[in-house]
Amino acid sequence: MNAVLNVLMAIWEYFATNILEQPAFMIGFIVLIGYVLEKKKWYEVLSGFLKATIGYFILSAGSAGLVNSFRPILVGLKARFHLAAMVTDPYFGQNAVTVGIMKQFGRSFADTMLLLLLAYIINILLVRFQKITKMRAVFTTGNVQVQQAATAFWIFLFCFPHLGRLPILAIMSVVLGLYWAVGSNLTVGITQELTDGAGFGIAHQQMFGIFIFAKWAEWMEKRGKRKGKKETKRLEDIELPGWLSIFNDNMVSTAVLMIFFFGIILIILGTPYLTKAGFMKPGQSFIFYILQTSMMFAVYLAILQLGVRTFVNELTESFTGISDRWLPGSVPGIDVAATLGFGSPNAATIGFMFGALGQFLMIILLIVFHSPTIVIAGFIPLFFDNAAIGVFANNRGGYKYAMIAPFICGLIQVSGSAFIATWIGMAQYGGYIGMFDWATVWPLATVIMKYLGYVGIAVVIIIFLAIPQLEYRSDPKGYFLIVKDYDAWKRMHNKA
Ligand code: ASC
Repeated sequence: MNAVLNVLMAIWEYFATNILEQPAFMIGFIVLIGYVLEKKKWYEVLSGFLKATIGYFILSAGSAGLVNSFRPILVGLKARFHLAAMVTDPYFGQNAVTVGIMKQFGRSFADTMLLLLLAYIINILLVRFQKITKMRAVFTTGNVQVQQAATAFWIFLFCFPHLGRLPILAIMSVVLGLYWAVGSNLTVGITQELTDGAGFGIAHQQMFGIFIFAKWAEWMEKRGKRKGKKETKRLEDIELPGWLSIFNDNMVSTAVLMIFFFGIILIILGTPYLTKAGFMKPGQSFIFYILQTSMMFAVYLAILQLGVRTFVNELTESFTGISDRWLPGSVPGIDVAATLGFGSPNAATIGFMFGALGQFLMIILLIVFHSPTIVIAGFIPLFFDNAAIGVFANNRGGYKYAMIAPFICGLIQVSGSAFIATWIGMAQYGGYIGMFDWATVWPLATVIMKYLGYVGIAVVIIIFLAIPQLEYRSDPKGYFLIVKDYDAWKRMHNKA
């Protein structure tokens, strides 16, 4: 019996490490299976698999390029000014858990694979029984799930320090599995509208944030119109006149904005530091270094968007194969970066800039008010949360909200992260995940569980279960139609 279990676990670990934690292959195999189920010819199946996998790898190359070039620059502020500060970044957060959890709780977390397995089963069952649960999306971004599992493990140990290995694993699988299914489901409708029915939802770390800000922007805009205000244009509908017209081009506007943004940061860091830390070669011109660094931002953004264009069509076409047979009325949840290939490309850049303003303002406030934890703005929450919120807020409310929403998000990301990481004792290990949901939804869940104990777990589960029900009630006829037949949904809501 044990031997059989061990073999099964080994197979699962192979699958999880090589496919689940490599979303490119995960998406590739989803496309492959979808096309097989649709009885496509073998060479069409092969070509679909390759295009989807390569496209997703291109997307990852773009996002890794952004992260690897710009994270060190922001983290440089910490080294340059010798700050004892916590960096908000999912990888720094994961590292803080690995290093700190032994010292803090005398435990280590080796059950990641098992947790992923259980959480997937829960996620798929919740979607399979969607008549009851009203959940429509399956998480496919295993790399992000691993980071979240690490942070959640810390949170659960903080709330229930005496629970043993298996009870913790059981609770985490249920609560995390619900967070994934419910969060991703929240993004389904607005992502369908943003992408004109591309057939995916978001499986990442700011799903509640995107939903809240998208709905808020829409609501504000509608309220303004009722009061007789002029319509707020979307960024893509604005034609700037005269010399400003250069900003109509996404690459130009990105480069210009980044020259200001990174120019200021690089000047603050200064050439002596940049040379010593290996960013600049000795003798390199500072001006050209700033120019190149800023332009690389536009380069990676363009790569990222090319990746999205490469795989999205394959995914849209093939997933009907899976949803027709196995998971009716469902979509895959994928990396938030995929949404940056839709709507206004400038909205991503604008969202990033205004998110940064919000984050920097809150960091100054933390310093002024002598917060026990000072935050260094990590690049991943700064960019991916705020760029996506910018894109959605612009899509649903217009350009004003592409500025205001990320600004507010930035304030919340820093204050929420500083609060939770200080409280649960993670801050001293130098990092916290920092993404919007982990600065809002999870701190709230932590408060509920810490003060209500086991009752708190039930409360959190009930709240998660209730969310898709409420969503369903707001549009019972369109709720499943929007994934099954987007064009029919549009006709029904007169949006065709
Ligand atoms: C994350 C994380 C990444 C990025 C990437 C964005 O949260 O861990 O590597 O965002 O998924 O494309």
